[in-house]
Amino acid sequence: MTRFVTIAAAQMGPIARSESRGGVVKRLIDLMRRAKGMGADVVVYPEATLTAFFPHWFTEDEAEVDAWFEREMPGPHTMALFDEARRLGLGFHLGYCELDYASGRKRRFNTSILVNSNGEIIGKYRKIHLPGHSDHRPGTPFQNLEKRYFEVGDLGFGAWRAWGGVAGMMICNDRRWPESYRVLGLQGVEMIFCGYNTPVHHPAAPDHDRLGQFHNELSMQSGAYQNSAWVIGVAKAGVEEGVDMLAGSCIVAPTGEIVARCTGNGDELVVARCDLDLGQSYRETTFNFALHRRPEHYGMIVARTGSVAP
Ligand code: ING
Repeated sequence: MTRFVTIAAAQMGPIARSESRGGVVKRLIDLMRRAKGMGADVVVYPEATLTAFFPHWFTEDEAEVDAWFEREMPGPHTMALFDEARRLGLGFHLGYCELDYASGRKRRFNTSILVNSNGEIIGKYRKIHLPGHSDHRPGTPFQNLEKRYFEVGDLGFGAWRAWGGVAGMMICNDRRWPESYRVLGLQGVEMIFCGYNTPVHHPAAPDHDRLGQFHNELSMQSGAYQNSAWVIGVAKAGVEEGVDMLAGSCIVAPTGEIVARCTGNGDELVVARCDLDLGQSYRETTFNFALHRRPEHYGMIVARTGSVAP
């Protein structure tokens, strides 16, 4: 019996600094209702999707930084989203900025969660690959201060049984690193949810700009194919507080083919009925890890960089 899950990529257009969380949640709920109407079982939202992407500007004001974070999930503004998901009977992936006190001190993470159709959080991931810089660079058109505002994720790349298969998450810059997909692939993950906030312009390497969408798709298509998994990449897109953000949200099959792609740079849904058994023939042949992978022969500790053997 083939296992199908209908997945909706819910791309978000710009979120103004002044936009309230309540206003954003209304946009998210509208997309969720439309996704339900298109038969979705799960809706995938972008990275840090409750507010403007504040790492694009510098502040030393602790209270101002904390105001971009959620102290609880669901919280007063997001409960409506959980309630609507439960009412509609579908699950969702949500990226948000997490304030955590569980360790006894304040910690800030760039986080994503998986929520089932009962409104229960079944999985959490905290972004590991934090791009950009921690110092203020006034000479650049915008900042990328994720290393300043977030700690490196401490949960690893997890896998959870959900929607008839095995789901995993990564966030934005993680999608550029093959390790992110491989650690999920080694756990048998069949669908990978990834939100992103990707500026079209890369201040540190402007000559890369022309290849922004190509690198976006190349990363996710390669990760999908080499790990026999569906990859759903969902953008916060459009010109947000003066920063033009890459759109191109897409759903990539385990074959590496893009089966659905957003064409605009605003709030937009694309939906695909995903065959979770499509990756099986690759896992059994080309990417049969047990038969073909030989990490013991690679000559280095794969999880860490090491000196090249003499
Ligand atoms: N944004 C960007 C991303 O990885 C970036 C940063 C852009 C890095 C282009 C390298 C090249 O898509 C986030 N939030 O990670």
